[in-house]
Amino acid sequence: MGVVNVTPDSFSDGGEWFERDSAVAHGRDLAAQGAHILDIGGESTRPGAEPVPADEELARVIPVIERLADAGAQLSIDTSKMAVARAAVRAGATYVNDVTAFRADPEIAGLVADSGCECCLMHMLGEPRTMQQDPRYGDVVSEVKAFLEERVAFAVGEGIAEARIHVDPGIGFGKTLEHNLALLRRLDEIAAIGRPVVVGTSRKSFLGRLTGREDPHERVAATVATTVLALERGASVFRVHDVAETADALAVAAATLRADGA
Ligand code: PMM
Repeated sequence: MGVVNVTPDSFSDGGEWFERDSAVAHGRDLAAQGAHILDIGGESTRPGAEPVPADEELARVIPVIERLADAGAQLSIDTSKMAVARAAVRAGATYVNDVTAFRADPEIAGLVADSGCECCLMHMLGEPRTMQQDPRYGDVVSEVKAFLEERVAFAVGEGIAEARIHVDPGIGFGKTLEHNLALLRRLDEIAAIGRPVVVGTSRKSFLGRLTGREDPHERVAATVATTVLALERGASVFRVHDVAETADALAVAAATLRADGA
């Protein structure tokens, strides 16, 4: 899953793809590098980010989705707003990535059910504005797992086919460095939910803390390390900015993990 942020303020690529033509060109480039899904977002979820009004978010993402319809990848809308999800699905998105797991706008569940889209339900403690202020858990992995199980049950109750639901532990969303590492180390427990697991570690600040790399662009090798570990522990969708490097690493890791090495 390649990231196309049409935002002026994302932590990892802030503003680089904000201009519409460059967002479209970037999406095409990521598809050519091997992204199966393009995740298009118009609202930053970085720690401390302020919400974006729906009309502004719509103006950012819908033209980009329309123009990526023939990019050769499945299109995902990264939003927590019903108005944006609805317009994105009309424009051609078939995957809804909601970092609130339908808590901000439960109506999105009905839209996913009726349209037959796939969806990603992510764990987040609190909301982006405040989530990194002293997050606490008893056992982070079992709490995230229980949350995701409850959200899958909610989605199924709203009529979404279980086969269309992915789950995501929400790396960096209301988590300390130790929480993120525990979730990656014990990702097999999240995979035991029985739904495909999405992981989004790409260029995130905990990688900067471990490597001393302050510039998110310099965290590619660190990101790749996490994707290989996550694959080995049962993840199947990797939300990344650096698709070519990730695709190579995953191809080698997947062949090595397969019994016949083929
Ligand atoms: N991370 C970000 C945004 N959306 N969606 C999912 N499902 N999982 C994530 O980890 C995730 C996400 C924040 O990263 P960005 O600002 O680089 O897009």
